[in-house]
Amino acid sequence: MLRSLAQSLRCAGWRQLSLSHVRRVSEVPLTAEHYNVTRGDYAKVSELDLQEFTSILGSEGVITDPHDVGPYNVDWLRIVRGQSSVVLRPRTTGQVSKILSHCNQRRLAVVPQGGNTGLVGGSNPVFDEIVLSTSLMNQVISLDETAGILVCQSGCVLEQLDGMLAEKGLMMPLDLGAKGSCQIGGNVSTNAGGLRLLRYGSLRGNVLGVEAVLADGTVMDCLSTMRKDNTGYDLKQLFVGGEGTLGVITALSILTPPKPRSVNVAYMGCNDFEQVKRVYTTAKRMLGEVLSAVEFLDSHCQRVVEQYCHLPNPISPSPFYALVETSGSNDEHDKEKLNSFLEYIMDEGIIQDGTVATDLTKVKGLWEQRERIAEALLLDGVVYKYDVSLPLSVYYNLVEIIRERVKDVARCTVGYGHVGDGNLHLNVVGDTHSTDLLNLIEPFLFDWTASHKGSISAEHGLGFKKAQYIYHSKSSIAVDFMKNIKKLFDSNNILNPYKTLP
Ligand code: FAD
Ligand code: 2HG
Ligand code: ZN
Repeated sequence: MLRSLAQSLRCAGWRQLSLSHVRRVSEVPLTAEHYNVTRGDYAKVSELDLQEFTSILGSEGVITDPHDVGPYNVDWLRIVRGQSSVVLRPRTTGQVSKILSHCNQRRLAVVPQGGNTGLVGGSNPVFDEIVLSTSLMNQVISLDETAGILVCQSGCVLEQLDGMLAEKGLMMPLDLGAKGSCQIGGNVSTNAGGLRLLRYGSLRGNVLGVEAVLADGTVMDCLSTMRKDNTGYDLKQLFVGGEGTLGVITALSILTPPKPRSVNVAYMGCNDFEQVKRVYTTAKRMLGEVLSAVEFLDSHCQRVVEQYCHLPNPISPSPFYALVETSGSNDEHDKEKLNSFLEYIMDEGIIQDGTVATDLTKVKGLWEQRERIAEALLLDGVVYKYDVSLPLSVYYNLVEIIRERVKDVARCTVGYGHVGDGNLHLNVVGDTHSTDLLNLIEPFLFDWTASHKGSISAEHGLGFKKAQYIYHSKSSIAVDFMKNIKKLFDSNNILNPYKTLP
């Protein structure tokens, strides 16, 4: 579960730590100034606008107290800070429609915000855009237990949906470290990947329908609850990964697979990344239909998780760690499969040490080693985050190359991620914000990734921070088509400006 920063700090015994790296909200530089952005030609929120919003939402749906608005302006990483003075909290699709219709007529810019756990600055204003928070849109609309199809509002928190489904023997088809705060609408808008994409696939396949409100207030009802629907273009896909630039997702329908009865996790130590790859290929071959995750971390990640989250290493120290999870319906069968897999990789010398968890508490404990890396790194220093897809043949090379490039300036360079999906999280930690350090990483890292046919954003999206690098992963013809789609959906460019498109 994602903890609040205060809880994280407590978990890290924060009184003994130098807190110089964890910024207070007021210490985060203003995005507009720091990145030298020019404000678009938008109106400013007036008293009359506030009256209109209050008439739509009631006074409890309109937040203007600067103290309360503050957290909506800043991202989880404390890298970007906007200057919005208004947060709107609708409860219904009709209210979202009225708000956007008004904003469009007045040319007021709007940022949709879910759980605000995004890692590319997409959910925060750059200037004074109005924050449209979906936090109160948290109703389950229906659950077809036979087909395993959930329809809900977009502001439902992922972990709460998963908890509700567990009581019915079902689960959400995605899981991520931010599950305690992120919302399903935010997950769909970023097309979040997460820890079990390997098994359940991308949200592009799991989301069956989307209801979205367009910039002019039009409600686009693509809320199908059918698995099969070949009636022309699949418009809902534009909102999956649309990062709030084409419409505000208000409701969606999603497949919910059966909750596995038996879950086992193996956590293993490897001498080099070649061995991690062999763990992965062997797991695919020997665990087949019960394999649900293959993740990895390097020893630098293990060190920070131990230091800041006080999670001791469950096995002997190794340069690399691989986590393999099985999920199935027959405990005995799954354990037997996992045991033969473990015997094989031990005999072959593919792993040097390992431990297995079969009960829920221990399973969760091993997962924490992997899930809490992002939180631990935030406590270690100023984090430069990269989220790339790469062929496994060159996957970890990038970490080694960057580590060498920044060795005189950075505190540490770590690699971890969803190795089973070819998705690498490369984080560089510095003592302070440093242009020298940034210039050693960018644009080199993006060029290198593009030259190996990778993606410069595997799962976090482009948001504000990566938008200008889109051409590294998309042709100019493709970007031109994206711009035309944007114009068609939002001719006044009021929805999430400065994001996704360069
Ligand atoms: P927000 O951060 O609020 O918004 C993200 C984007 O979506 C913004 O552009 C926003 O404008 C838009 N948006 C939000 N709601 C709507 C809506 N209803 N309609 C239209 N646009 C909307 N990501 C992964 O992919 N995989 C991971 O494993 C993963 N792990 C994480 C672990 C941690 C500890 C943290 C902090 C983040 C992690 N993330 C991960 C990133 C983040 O959690 C995901 O991107 C998540 O899907 C964002 O959901 P949110 O509700 O917080 O969205
Ligand atoms: C994860 O997989 C998230 O833990 C966060 O996507 C990755 O912090 C990161 O770089
Ligand atoms: Zn991830």
